[in-house]
Amino acid sequence: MAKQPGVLKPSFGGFPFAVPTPTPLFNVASALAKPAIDKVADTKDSIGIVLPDVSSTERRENNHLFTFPGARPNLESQWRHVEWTEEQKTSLMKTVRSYKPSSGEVTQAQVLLLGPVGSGKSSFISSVQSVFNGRVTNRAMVGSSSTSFTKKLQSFNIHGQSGEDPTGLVLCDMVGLGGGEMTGPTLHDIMSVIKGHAPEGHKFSPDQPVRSETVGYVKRPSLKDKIHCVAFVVDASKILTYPKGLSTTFQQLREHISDLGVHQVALLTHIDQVCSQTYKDVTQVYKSHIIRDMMVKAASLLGMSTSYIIPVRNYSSELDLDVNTDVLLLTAVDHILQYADLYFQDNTRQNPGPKID
Ligand SMILES: Nc1nc2c(ncn2[C@@H]2O[C@H](COP(=O)(O)OP(=O)(O)OP(=O)(O)O)[C@@H](O)[C@H]2O)c(=O)[nH]1
Ligand SMILES: [Mg+2]
Repeated sequence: MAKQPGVLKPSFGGFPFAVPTPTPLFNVASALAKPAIDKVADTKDSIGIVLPDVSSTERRENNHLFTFPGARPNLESQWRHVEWTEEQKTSLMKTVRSYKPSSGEVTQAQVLLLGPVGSGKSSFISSVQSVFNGRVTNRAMVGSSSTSFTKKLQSFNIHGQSGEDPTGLVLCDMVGLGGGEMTGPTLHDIMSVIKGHAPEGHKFSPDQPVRSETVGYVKRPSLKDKIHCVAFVVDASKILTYPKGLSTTFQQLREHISDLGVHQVALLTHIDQVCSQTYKDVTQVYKSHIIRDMMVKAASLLGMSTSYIIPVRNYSSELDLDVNTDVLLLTAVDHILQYADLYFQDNTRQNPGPKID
């Protein structure tokens, strides 16, 4: 990045804090493009992060290498209780469909998905929408590239089959963290989205931060414009290779987001790529030592307790829904809605909560 007066250099230790600063998050695009461990030669990218030297085709074909050897046999019982039944799926769908925010001012909870490039943010939206549609659909466009495939802010009403009312949940997609100097979001832009200033469809660019001159800028956001919960999304197959700076970035984000009174949860995706038993049978998720270890590592990366983290398997290559995958996805949605609702409970008129400008 060309050095400009007053502009801080990209920092691998998190965001430089003279916001608004057109400085994207760390440039780890290529480091993010590969599952955790592989037996290939290493080369260095421009910022010194060690990258495996493999073609993108090879990367795609290596999707299920299960590079975590010496797996211990699974636990006999689940360490979190989940009922893997059609009834449970129906019951969770009913809970989500009937969800109404505990605030008369809004009818839907807006949840922002935030995480590194390729972590599965758009896939989660598509997967949740697929559960409610009754078939696998690619609603939020899913991609695979080293820079973020998603470029703009886009909100998705989660709704049932045509004719049904939308649920009380809106999932908001945006550009991934670490997409490189020209595409990664700045802290300022992320906070503008959460505060409700950024217009729907805003295309993120470090040289064009969200500001009052931005077309569609929301000057005085009301409760309905704001984000009510943030769901961080991290890829289990990359937990061991995410750059160190990502942890600092999450910490800084969490501090700023918490200051606004917005609760945060996390989704651990790609679990099918780290545990062969979970790949074969998703009901093994809470019996797998590997997934439990990955959740502990994700908790440490994010600086949050594992109780906020839900593992999910997104639909990626499947054409048909699977009831167990649906139960896990719906458990995540239920978890998200509980934390989104805390925001409304904290911010009712009687209890205005922290002032958000
Ligand atoms: N096996 C598997 N693949 C997944 C999972 N989630 C996402 N993927 C794949 O990972 C790739 C990236 O997924 P996206 O949903 O586009 O990720 P994203 O976070 O939206 O990425 P950007 O928009 O580029 O920031 C796609 O090829 C998905 O099919 C998962 O749980 N398991
Ligand atoms: Mg995306």
